[in-house]
Amino acid sequence: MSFQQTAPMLSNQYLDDRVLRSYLRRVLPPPTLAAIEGDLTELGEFASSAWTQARARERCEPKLTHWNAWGERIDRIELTPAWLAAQPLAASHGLVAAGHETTHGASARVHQFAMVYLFHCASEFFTCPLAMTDGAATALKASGNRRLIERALPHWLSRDPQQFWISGQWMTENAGGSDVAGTETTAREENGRWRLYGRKWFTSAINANTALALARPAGAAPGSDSLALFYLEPQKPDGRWRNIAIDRLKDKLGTRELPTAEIHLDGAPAELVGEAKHGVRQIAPMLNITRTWNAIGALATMRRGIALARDYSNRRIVFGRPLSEQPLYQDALAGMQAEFEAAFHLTFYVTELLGRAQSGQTDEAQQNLLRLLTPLVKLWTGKLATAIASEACECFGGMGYLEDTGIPQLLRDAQVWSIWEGTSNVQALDFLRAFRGTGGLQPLLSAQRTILSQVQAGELESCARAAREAATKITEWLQKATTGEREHIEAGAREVAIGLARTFALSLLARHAEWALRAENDPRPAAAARRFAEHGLLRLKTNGLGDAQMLASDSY
Ligand code: MFK
Repeated sequence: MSFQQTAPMLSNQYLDDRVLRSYLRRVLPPPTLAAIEGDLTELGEFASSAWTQARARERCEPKLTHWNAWGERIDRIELTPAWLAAQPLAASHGLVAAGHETTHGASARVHQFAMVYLFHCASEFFTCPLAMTDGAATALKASGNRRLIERALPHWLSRDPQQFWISGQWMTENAGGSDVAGTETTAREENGRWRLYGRKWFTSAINANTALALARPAGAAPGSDSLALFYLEPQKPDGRWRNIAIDRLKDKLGTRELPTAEIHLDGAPAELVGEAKHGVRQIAPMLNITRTWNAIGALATMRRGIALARDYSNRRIVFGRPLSEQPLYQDALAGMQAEFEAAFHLTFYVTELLGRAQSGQTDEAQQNLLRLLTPLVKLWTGKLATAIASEACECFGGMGYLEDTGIPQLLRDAQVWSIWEGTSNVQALDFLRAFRGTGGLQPLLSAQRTILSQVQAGELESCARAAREAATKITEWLQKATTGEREHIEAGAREVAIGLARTFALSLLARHAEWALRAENDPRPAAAARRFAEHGLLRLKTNGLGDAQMLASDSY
């Protein structure tokens, strides 16, 4: 008999998701949950069938054709079938619109991001342009530019597939990625119209109908403050580019279905979004939205890896019994699950805050809390997704290393979460920017106190204690570091940020666990909280900078 293994399968990814469903039951008013469950069930079904279909066909990638047969430069991009299907699907489910609609009040963002979480893996990173569209809508609303709001928002927030537009975000250049002060693209006002000249080095979803771009008005001073924010519609209605050349599509480790391009702007017409300066400040609302999408996408990656590994564990027999009955395999899955559950509660808490903030239901402390938590959640979930995706590959043994199982793609795709939208170090520095600008840790510490005051069960006592102790240690570390040199606090910022994210996540997980024990008689979230606490919350540096400088410059 030939040797054969059974491939992992996914059932409906909403109905099968204990963590999401329990969370939604706690935070949503019952009529809201009843109103959105149909959408969630459909997207859960789409997620499982897309996994099966993707295994049955060759993987597709977008294709760029520079010239037509007659020698005309066309720069035509052919999208993958999944991308062609995703745009109407995203529109009709309102994956961008739902976050801006008032139907479900302050729950709008929880509703939207629950859908995005279910949609992400099946979308083949179509969530990237959706994130940028959501971010662009948020930035444009904040700008108050009536003309552009009336022009773009009805498309970006449309549920009609014929009307729905997606947007790009053109920031990164050869000389300026994390440090946008290096931006070399120039904006010139010619005959009463702005035109952009320069090269953008990474433009995700180059097929987008619109883009927001940073450029330096001609003659403006160097540095980032003099950059201005522009709105573009890169293609004419017939598909020809408006003074833009697509040099090539990037050859990337993952996200290969996403058309990421290098482009040249040779007088591309653009409109100023606000003043002809302070462009970074104007695009910042967009960054905070896309970073939240990033955390949701990272979470979806973790959940997918765990769901596949768990399903496989019931199919694969080794040493005479299924993997699911092997203590060490159980332990590996439990570790992944605990980390995922903590990350889940932190990420969705940020979406709750966002929904409350945009519907005017937050005070200043809560707005500051949202500002602090956004880089923290982006940073930590980005790193965790790669770790869990790597562990998930290992759960399949050699099969997890074979391309045509679809498993390695999870790991290659996961690597993007900690890079784009600002690397982990950029997030750590952004956390410091927020920490210095929003009254330190107070908003976070007082929110944590309120959350932990709701944790009473004996089973969770050790978790609440661990979270309180970690918060005290971080506060002490920061107090000490802020009295020292600026570089010391920077060198330790990543560990502080991850420690804070983990500490706050444990508090949220413990609160949910308390509720689940009482309301659902479910001991699993409490088990997840205890396991997560056992993994440890902090790795604060004590001999920071000196040792780091020695080791970083090490050479023979
Ligand atoms: C599911 C898929 C999701 C994701 C899809 C995304 C696909 C897109 C692919 C990309 O990767 S696009 C490129 C992403 N690039 C970045 O994220 C840039 C990374 N670098 C940073 O984030 C830097 O921190 C930053 C460029 C913002 C630093 O700029 P500056 O000008 O050196 O910073 P500065 O001077 O500290 O801040 C300028 C202003 O912006 C200040 O306000 P004021 O002018 O009022 O003082 C800051 O407070 C404000 N600001 C900066 N970051 C902010 C912010 N405000 C709110 N939130 C923030 N995060």
